[in-house]
Amino acid sequence: MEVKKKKKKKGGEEAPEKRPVNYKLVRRIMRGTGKYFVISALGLIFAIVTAYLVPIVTSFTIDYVLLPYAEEGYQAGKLAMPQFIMNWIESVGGREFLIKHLYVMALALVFMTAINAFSTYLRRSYIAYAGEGISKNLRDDLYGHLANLPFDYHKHVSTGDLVQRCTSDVDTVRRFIQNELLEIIRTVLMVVIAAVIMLGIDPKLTLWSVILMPILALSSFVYFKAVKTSFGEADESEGKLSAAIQENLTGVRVVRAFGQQKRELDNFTEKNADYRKKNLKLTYLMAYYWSASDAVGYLQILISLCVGVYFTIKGRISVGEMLVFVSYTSMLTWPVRQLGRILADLGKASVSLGRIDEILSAPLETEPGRALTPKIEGSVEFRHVDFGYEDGTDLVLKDISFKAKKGETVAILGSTGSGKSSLVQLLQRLYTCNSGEILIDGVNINDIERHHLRRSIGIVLQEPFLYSRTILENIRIVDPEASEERVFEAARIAAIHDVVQGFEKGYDTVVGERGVTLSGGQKQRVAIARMLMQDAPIIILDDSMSAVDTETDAAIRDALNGRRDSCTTFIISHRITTLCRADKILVLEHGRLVQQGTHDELIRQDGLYKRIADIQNMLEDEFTEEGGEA
Ligand code: DGT
Ligand code: MG
Repeated sequence: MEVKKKKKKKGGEEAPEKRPVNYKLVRRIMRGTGKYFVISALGLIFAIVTAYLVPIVTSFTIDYVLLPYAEEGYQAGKLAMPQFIMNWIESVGGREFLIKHLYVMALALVFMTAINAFSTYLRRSYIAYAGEGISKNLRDDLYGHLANLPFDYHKHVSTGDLVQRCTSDVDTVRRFIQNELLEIIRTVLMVVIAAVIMLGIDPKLTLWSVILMPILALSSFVYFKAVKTSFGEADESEGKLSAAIQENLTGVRVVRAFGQQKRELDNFTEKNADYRKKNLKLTYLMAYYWSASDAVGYLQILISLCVGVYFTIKGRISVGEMLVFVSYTSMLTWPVRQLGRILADLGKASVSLGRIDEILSAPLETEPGRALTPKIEGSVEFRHVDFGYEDGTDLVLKDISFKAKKGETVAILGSTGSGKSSLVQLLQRLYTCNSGEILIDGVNINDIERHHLRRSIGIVLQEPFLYSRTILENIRIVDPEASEERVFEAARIAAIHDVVQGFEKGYDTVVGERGVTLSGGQKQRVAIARMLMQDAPIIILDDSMSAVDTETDAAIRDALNGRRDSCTTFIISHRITTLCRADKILVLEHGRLVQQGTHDELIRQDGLYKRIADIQNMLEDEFTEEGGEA
């Protein structure tokens, strides 16, 4: 218990942006995308090389072919073509040939530009494959993980936030991979290649051409830091906003019914304004950065141009070389300035990845015991079971002990909050008890593999949830291959078959979101039919007929008894007519089992059972008397 609490505290304290990048996770989500990265990287390298060759070819054309320097023994720049190309040019007729056939140079430029375009296409399309692959992996992992997290986890997180993490955070990571990841490598490669070529031509001019670059780079870093926290804040704000929207839409009836529109709207407006503020802050930061760095970037090109022209006039460098310098400077300012955006997106992506990691590293439901899969017959025993929800201090169930034989019906009675639902949920191991043991057929349920256990226990929850699908699909959700006859049979037992047949579309009627188009009682009965399809040896009906009239309730119970005398049934109910027919009745009060026995035994004791029985009998008598008079 201690350890669990500690862990929880740690998890709660960790701000998402402080979470270090989990490289194991990165490697895992990259599975199957390696080849795309390789092809894309090759495209990147070819694109850079060809882009840098274009100014060199142009400058060669100017220096060697167009201008007269070459005639007076002028070394056509130190950048001249590689020797084998020079040899080839000499062999076909040297400069004279090129002057006559200038289109050769034009063709060379076209050829390089074509290679550049094709490489860029490879780079972009394959990195897109990689990004889509990774985001699919992420979504698969997230969904798989969420489906297997402990029941308790879902009670403590907001659905809106989870949805945001599974959609927009995944998208942020994808966008970073597709748009920015290779840009980092591109920037480094471009700077290195440019530095080598420029230094080879004129170190002094190189210095002038990069003199403002450190400012550009530095401001990127500053911007990155500022923007990282802002992105974190904006994301958090977005999470709150979507949570508010979701809650409002889900609870739209309550909001309307209680006239809470204004309050909810105010609440929403506040969150919306906060989101706007956070986003505006980001936009301002971005506007400042880009405009300032634009100015510095153009200033850098201007410096390079002025000094280059000066050096050319002085005869230090050729016209072609000056052209190379100016081209490279303007080619370089872009990626260096982009550093800011890349780093900002890196920040955003790492925040997103951290938020995803937070879900993925939440511990999965454990299998504490031996994970046995015995054939379950249906006898159940509770031995001195104590249970409290993790975050609550008080025990919800205290020292519960009882036995139920295979095929028996156990009814549970107790005032609201007395622990009835908690008791039956323990049986499914949705939670584990603090102390004591729960045995099914003499085996501790902790030793039974959880899927096996849950498949063997059919439960109709107090608030049944139906999928937004057809009634047919809803009923056979556990066994989509089940024949219609089996579905009809289950529906007949649940006394819903005739009702469904009466619908215009019968079993193909689509249940609205959360079953809006069905009445409460109809929903409960569809849920009962669905549970019956499971053919489980143990079934639990948690107040599942509260919205069903007494007559139908009795009919359902009769049908249940007729069909399956071999299955152990737990029924939580407040109706004496239901309770009195049970083999055993458990009476809970404040988490304690205060009475247990049959109807005949309990009716003779003073206690909650007798009190409730008396009240209900009295009401019934009054009702029949009134009915008789009418
Ligand atoms: P009902 O359905 O209104 O007739 O009441 P019961 O008897 O089904 O009560 P139950 O078992 O849902 O709740 C027993 C106590 O446990 C009650 O004080 C509320 C509390 N409780 C229920 N669910 C949770 C939970 O998920 N977390 C925490 N901390 N407490 C819970
Ligand atoms: Mg309950």
